[in-house]
Amino acid sequence: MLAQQQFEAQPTNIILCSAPRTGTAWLKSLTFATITRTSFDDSTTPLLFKMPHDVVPFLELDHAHFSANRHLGIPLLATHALYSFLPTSIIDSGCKIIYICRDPKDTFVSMYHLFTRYAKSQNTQPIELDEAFELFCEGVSWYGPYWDHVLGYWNARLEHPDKFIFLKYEEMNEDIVLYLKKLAEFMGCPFSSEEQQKGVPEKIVKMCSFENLSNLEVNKSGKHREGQGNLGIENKIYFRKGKVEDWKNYLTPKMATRLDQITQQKLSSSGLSLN
Ligand code: PAP
Repeated sequence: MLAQQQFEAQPTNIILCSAPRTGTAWLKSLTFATITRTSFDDSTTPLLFKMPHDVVPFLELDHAHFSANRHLGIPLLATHALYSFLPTSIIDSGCKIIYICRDPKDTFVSMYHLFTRYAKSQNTQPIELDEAFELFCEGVSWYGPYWDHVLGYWNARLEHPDKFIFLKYEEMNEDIVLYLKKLAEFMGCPFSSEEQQKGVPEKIVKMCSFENLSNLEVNKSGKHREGQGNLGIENKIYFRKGKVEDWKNYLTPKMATRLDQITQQKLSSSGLSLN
């Protein structure tokens, strides 16, 4: 509500939108490294000493930091909010929107682990997987039912096709260099042929890889939003496995079928598939 009331988007802003646990930190690091590549390289980038959520602030959580972020001339902002909850100035001023989504099964497993780790860090009892799964299927989830989140952006993209890019975590995993080039073009800073010859996109991909980021000291032992009450979290909690289909290690075939059926039902007639 605070962001809805106070946030005045600039037409140049690029908004990274996602439901939780669908690849936001990865998208933040890739877009940040791409946009700042003329100021920094892989030995000087702030990603070496700040976690991805600290280089691209969240609209609804880090509101206080916006002016600092804009001051640096970085147009990126992120949000987990539903499309229908976005501050109207984002739509009215024609900001570009990058949305990332992920197979609901992996999204659920990733979210479950985040909550479990967070509960342990707060010395509270984590919820059981079965119970969390039931709630997720019923749409009781962080930032609302997952399918509503994805469909909100999917449908909005049809109304503003030139302002939207819609990504899937799984597809990015298959050919991340290709998607990074698409992202750079969409953001208005395509890689020149000289940059491509020098392997700049590949260097950014390597810098932002799960293996690299999760092994940086800041992401192993640093803290995010320290001193901000229960928003303070250890950075390592955000990095788990970064794999596709890790759900197979946690969900029974019956659970997987159930979630797939719900997804197919919710997305039927949308033309979108998530599994
Ligand atoms: P958040 O915004 O709610 O913090 P988000 O970044 O959207 O989460 O997604 C976290 C997932 O992305 C985690 O997936 P997992 O639990 O299945 O492992 C996290 O490990 C993964 N992730 C984080 N950084 C990267 C990266 N650089 N490349 C690929 N996946 C990543």
